[in-house]
Amino acid sequence: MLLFMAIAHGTGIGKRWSRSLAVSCSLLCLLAAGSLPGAAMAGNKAAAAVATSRLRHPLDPLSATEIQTAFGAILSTFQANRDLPKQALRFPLVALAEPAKTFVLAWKPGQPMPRFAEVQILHNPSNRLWLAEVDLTTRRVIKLDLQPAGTQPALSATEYTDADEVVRADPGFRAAMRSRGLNPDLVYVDVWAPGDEPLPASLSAAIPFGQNTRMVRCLAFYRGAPIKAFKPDQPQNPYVRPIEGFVVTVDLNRRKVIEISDRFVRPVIAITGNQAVDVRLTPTQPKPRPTGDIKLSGQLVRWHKWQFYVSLHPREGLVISDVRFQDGGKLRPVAYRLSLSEIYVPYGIADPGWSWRNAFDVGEYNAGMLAQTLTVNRDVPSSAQFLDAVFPSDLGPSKENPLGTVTLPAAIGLYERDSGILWSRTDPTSYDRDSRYGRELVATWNTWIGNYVYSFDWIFKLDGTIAVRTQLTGTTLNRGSLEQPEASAPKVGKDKKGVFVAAPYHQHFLNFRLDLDVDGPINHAMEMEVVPIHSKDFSHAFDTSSTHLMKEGFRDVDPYKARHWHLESSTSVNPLAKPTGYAIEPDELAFPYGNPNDPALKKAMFAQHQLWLTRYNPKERYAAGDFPNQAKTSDGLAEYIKDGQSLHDQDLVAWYTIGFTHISRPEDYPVMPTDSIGFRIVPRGFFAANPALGVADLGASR
Ligand SMILES: [Cu+2]
Repeated sequence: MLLFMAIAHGTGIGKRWSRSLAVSCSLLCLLAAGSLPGAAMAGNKAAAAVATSRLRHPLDPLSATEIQTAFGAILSTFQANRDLPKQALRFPLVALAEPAKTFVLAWKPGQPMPRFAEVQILHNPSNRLWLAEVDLTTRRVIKLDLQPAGTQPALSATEYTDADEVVRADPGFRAAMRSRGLNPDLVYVDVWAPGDEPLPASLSAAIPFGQNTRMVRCLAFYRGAPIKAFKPDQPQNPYVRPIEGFVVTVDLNRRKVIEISDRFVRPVIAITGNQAVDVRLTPTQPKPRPTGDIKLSGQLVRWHKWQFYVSLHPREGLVISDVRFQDGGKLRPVAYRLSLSEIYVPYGIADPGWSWRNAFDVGEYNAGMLAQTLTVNRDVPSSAQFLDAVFPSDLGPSKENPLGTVTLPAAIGLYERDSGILWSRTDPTSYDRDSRYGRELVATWNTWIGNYVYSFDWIFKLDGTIAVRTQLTGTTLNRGSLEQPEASAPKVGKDKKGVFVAAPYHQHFLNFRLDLDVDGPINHAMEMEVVPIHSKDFSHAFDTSSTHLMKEGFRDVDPYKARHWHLESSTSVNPLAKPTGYAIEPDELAFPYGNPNDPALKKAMFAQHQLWLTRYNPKERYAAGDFPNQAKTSDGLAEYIKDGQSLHDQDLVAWYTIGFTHISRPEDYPVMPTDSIGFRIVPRGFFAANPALGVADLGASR
């Protein structure tokens, strides 16, 4: 579900707005704007040099210099091989090829660490994709694999520009806009991955790559005036003014419009999406919070008894690695790698112009690449600390950008916040209270995926719990609407002329890959649920039952049985002689309403079951597989569990799906108040007692 190019069209705009863009923008704008203001943005040598010297851990993300080295090796390999293309290469993804887990866990600071990069190389004119691996020490390409025909990586920055330019120049598009009484130059073109809708057979037969053609489908929204016509603090939100009944399909291989679907006309609502300020919050004085509590060195974060590494991955976004908790003299492992793995957003309206709109935001758009610069008092409090991210330009190195990288400032935020009562008790005799007020550490990032903005918080608590919260906001995907009611598309707005807009029902499913390593990698999985044990004398009684989950597979929540799952250590026990463990505790959930045989839902099997368990396999990273974009078959978790490997005393990975069924309401329009969903990873028998018992009493001094 992608946006975009209103900003880009006539890229000159980028330059004029660069100051404000740089401050509150995402990587995509920086790439699209082409001109990267300020030394920190463009991969200049000095910044890169500093980055390298701070390399501290084998899981540190690639530095600007390493990305440049990877590009160099790839380009010279392609130059040297006459069967490989020389021009029009795109690089949808360049990322750290993570070293083996055993190496990382054994590695000690100061020891050598080999560095490798994984690179995707797309050649649109020939519709070919290669996966490569580069040894950054020898600067050599050690793997270059051409992918099966039709394998499509996520869309990349300049493909949105391409599609926007192609659509804008298309006479059919311009005529259709004029026939609606709209100025085509004031239309915002929203670029989407095409979903599963096959091309009409006749069309497919007439184009070079048929159904394997790399495509995008474009929607139209009305800005109604040039961007500069709006006051910067009162911009036109294009998404609130859908131009309904109109979809353009673009062949990205030949940069050509191949289909215009212009099925019906509906009036376009006329609102900007703004309102004068009528609530003024008294700015909070930046809390003199001792930032000392958060110790940040390189990518290593230490906060009280917690320690972990953070990095922003171009696809997954924030990755939390090597999570440990200081317990007595031991730094005990809790998890090896935690990250978002896929997002699936199906729309529920029975309309051929919408049935293909079911986004896989991680695999079709590289959600990490769409990360945004975090801003104080907008995304995070004033006490936040930040980490920048360095990403590849999908064009690779160029005259304007010799390193071929872009730095996104303040991409990761780290801050503490009050978390309410941590624990409390009152003496029944003296009524003395013994309480502790809590604080928690939030590691956050957010991604702007077209009309939606997702913010992800990994929250580390003093009681050993990790809470994972996803905030959903942005603009619902709106539909031009007439007076009469329409199934699955409730009206959410009306303008002064009585023109309506609707927001079709949809769902959000988010899957997280949780490589928990409870006291080490060798674990087993238990399903715990409550069972009533009623008897004549004890009609109130209930107990729990635990089932050993022996094989790879999936499990569903069952709130009636308080079902949840434990990942337990197979090598260490607590003082009660029980395996030490962590539990996955469900919170908000959703269940897919699409038919299980719906092609998109079959690709998003992860949405059909909440918990999936697999044996650790570094290649298994994405819940819907490596390449869900235009994929014709289901991949990912459904495939990973097929061989039903044993989970007994093995290195396990849990995959957990949360969801939100969005029954849109007028309050969601013109921009959505943030909704939040999540789950918790809770110590269960990991500690001998309440690990927060030793937290000092902040209230004592009062
Ligand atoms: Cu929604």
